Amino acid sequence: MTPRTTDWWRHAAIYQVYPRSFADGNGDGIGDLAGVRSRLDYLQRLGIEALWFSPWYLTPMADAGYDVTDFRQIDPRFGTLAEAEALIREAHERSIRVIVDVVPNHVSHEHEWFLKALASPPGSPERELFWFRDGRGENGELPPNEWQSIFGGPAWTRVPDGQWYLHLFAPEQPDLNWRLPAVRSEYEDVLRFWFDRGVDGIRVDSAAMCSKDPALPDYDHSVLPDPHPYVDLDENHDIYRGWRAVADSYPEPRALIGEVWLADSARFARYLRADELHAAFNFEFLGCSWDAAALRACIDQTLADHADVGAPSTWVLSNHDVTRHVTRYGRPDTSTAAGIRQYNPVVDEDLGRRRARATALLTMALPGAVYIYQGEELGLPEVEDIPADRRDDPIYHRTGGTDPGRDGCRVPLPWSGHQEPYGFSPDGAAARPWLPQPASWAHLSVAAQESDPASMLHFYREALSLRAGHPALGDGPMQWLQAPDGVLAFTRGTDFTCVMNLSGTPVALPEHRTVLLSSHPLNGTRLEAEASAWLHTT
Ligand code: TEU
Ligand code: CA
Repeated sequence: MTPRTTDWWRHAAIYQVYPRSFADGNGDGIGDLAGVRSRLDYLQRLGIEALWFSPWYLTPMADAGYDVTDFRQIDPRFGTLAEAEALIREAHERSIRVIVDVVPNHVSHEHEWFLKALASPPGSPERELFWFRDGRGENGELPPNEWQSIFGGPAWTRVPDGQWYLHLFAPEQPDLNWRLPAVRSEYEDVLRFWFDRGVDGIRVDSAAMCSKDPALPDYDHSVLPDPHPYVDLDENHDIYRGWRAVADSYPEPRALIGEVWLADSARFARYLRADELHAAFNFEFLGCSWDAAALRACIDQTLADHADVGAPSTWVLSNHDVTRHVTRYGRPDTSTAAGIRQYNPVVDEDLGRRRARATALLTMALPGAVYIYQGEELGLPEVEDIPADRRDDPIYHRTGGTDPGRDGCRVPLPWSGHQEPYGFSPDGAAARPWLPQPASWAHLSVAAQESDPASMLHFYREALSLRAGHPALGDGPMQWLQAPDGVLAFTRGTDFTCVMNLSGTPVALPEHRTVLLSSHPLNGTRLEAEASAWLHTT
């Protein structure tokens, strides 16, 4: 591994583990920490440098663990705190850092704070921790305002004594009142709890949504309000300045990585100032069309905004909330208008996988850190045909199925074998995987791809190994090269060039000594369409 700066978050290849679907160690059909621990060698061999775990805390699983009952307990489905501490230790023994997911916007409706709030009268300090309000209408029978949940339906739920409480997500996720010092100090203590256990970073869920306008004003939903009453309020920055002070109080660098869904890139960059978050996910890039000009504009905007605040850029193609990009890139319409989550009646998976290989080389060559969602290294597609009664995502159920939700990108990984559970669970497991795996996945399993040198798995391993070993990759400058329409070409350092061909026809490669790696076999010295290549140039 090339010795690099201790600011690991500036250049690392970071792998997202969605614990529920990574590997099941005890045969109950649900992924768990034992399953992850038994596959740390696989992750080390893949060549990733850090693991981000989606929430593993005590939860009733109303929103797949993003509804947290206790941040200091591991959910029994996943294991124990001792197992989490062992996992952190075992990852560190492999020079793999660990990032845990903290959810500040809300807690579970089973969190002790909310249970006490329900048991306390209107106006009590217990209720002040949340957003309880009297309803409108003659008898308070209407919600306090017209805000809608991101998951569909109203953002308010009424409790027996007639008050309503706010939940920007599911009713099982009451929003916290971040105006209260008690909320701020509790979360800063949660950070210390995990930093004290050796965790290297925190992924901050829904980071731009914690603060609300206390007037809870209605707004015209047909236009994006400015200012917005609950997205990207200035008060959010004070929260993260407090978190940054906690992170910086540790001798070893601890990173804060924000989930900041903001289209306004300048306001997005404000979260990355030197006294706030260290990095944030680049969702503009994730949702970008399969188009050279669009990708170049997005890359330039990203680099400019991040340079302004001295933060590292990040590059990500998939996660547990969006349609897997093998499917997105295989749609007839790859425009941003096509959205990052929708039903996909027509998908050319071979085209999608070919484009995913080409884009993997782009993301791993660009300046900054790269995020890999579990199963991306296997070229997994979105699973479309999950029966309604097996779907778990509140988005699907609260939208009556108009939004497919996120189960399709959360199907348990295939490790081996020719049928479900594909080695996800131990042989003879008592239960089937919590989501059904397609009968067509046998060729996508880890075992199947281990024996195929042309597989996505081998390709990711080789790309990550080259990336880790090349001093010019990761953090640092890049230089665009002149290239034909539809082609992106840039250099890193003095001897590395990345070329990506979205032009639809083969193109000649620029001067080079050797081809380090290509996402698709070259046509002589020409780079095929829908392909990328890394070149050693001097
Ligand atoms: O997601 C925040 C969020 O806003 C996303 O739901 C996003 O708006 C949407 O999926 C984009 O299409 C975070 C977590 O990543 C998500 O899994 C949780 O459900 C959500 O917060 C609530 O905690
Ligand atoms: Ca299990």
